[in-house]
Amino acid sequence: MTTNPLLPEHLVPSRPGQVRKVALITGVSGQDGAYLAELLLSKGYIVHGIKRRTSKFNTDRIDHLYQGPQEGERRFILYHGDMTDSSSLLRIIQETQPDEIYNLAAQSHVAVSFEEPEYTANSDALGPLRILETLRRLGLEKKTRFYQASTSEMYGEAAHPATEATPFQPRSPYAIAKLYAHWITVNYREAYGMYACSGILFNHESPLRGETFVTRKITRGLARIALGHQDCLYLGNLNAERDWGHARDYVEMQWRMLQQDKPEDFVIATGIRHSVRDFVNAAAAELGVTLRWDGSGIDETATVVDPGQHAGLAKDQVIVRVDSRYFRPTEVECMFGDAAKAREKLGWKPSVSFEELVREMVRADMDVAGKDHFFQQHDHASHFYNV
Ligand code: NDP
Ligand code: GDR
Repeated sequence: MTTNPLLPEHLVPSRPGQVRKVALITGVSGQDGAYLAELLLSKGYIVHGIKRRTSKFNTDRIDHLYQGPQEGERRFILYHGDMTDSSSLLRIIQETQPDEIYNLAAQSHVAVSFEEPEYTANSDALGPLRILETLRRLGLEKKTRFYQASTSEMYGEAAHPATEATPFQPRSPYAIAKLYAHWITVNYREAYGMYACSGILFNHESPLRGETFVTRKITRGLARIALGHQDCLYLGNLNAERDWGHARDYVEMQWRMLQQDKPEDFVIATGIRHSVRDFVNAAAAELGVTLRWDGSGIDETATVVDPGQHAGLAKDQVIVRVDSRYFRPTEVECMFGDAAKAREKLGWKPSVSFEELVREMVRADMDVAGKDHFFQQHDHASHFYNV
């Protein structure tokens, strides 16, 4: 058995006789999938991941975990599959016989779910059903533990802070699809005695966050504006309030939920809310930039009062404008959670504050923007995505 000196320590081969747990992660190429794969590998798991076929590479978040076939015991293995394709899910589950499945794959963008409601339901609602039913058909219902990525979006307009007992009032096709997945997980647990549970996670972010979610859109946009690659950032509802934590903390809780004696659902949240406008201010402050806000609603803008040291910024430059394209047909104005149950039973405590999260994301995006020669000339990306 050879040990590649370049291999990360957590991928080093096992000791003789060591029994490794086997995990299967759907959505392994996403933000949470990448952090969770790292976590499980560091705990000694063999990790199988499902990724979709795309016309370009889509594994940049997990490329550092890749192992070639010559590198001794392979502990991180990828498969092509899709949540809308039962045959691929059956093949992969049968082949890997996992101890734990983390179902993270989803069309996860709320605004996009209004444009693609049927596809969102297929992947986010029926996808988890396909996995649960496959486990039963293969006789794995007593062996394999199942984690479902539920979401605070299911609460929608309900009263906040939300707990596990708060009734759901979803406000988007995404939230409604996830609500089906949530209840079908409860149903398979109760009907067939499966170890199946859901984490009801509030928003969690990181430098690996997709570029079209608002936090990353802000840190990426402001970094590019500060370096002179972009003039202005266009946003939607600045008053929306969210409970933002760090993704690394949240995937740790996903793992802990599958290590309990009995399966239960848990809310994971920091309990602290900030508006989108607060997030912009915090990101600007991290860059040493002071902003002034004028107008309200569709007319609101942020103007530079003090540009700090940045070559791309001038005093009195308008760098944030509201664009109604980014408003949602039905919005959730405010959501934050009460994670008391997770605190008591899972020992949950967020380790990263809002300010630390913003700092890490801004610094990472300043790094990326500094290296990103192509997009210095072409910034069609954010306009194409329209979210
Ligand atoms: P991402 O959007 O970053 O990742 C989603 C993953 O799912 C990607 O790997 C994506 O592949 C994959 N995927 C999408 N559609 C399919 C499909 N039809 N078949 C197979 N794979 C698919 O999401 P996050 O990592 O942020 O979130 C993980 C999960 O947690 C999601 O289910 C999300 O809805 C849920 N969630 C997230 C929260 C958050 O704040 N991040 C909060 C609460 C719940 P590709 O890379 O090709 O796009
Ligand atoms: P959310 O995250 O919808 O909460 O879903 P997102 O970052 O997309 O929006 C948060 C809030 O910001 C407002 N907003 C904008 N949003 C985007 N994307 N783009 C903008 O320009 C913009 N301007 C203002 C939104 O209206 C919203 O109120 C995320 C996803 O990760 C889901 O998968 C997950 O389930 C929930 O968090 C919890």
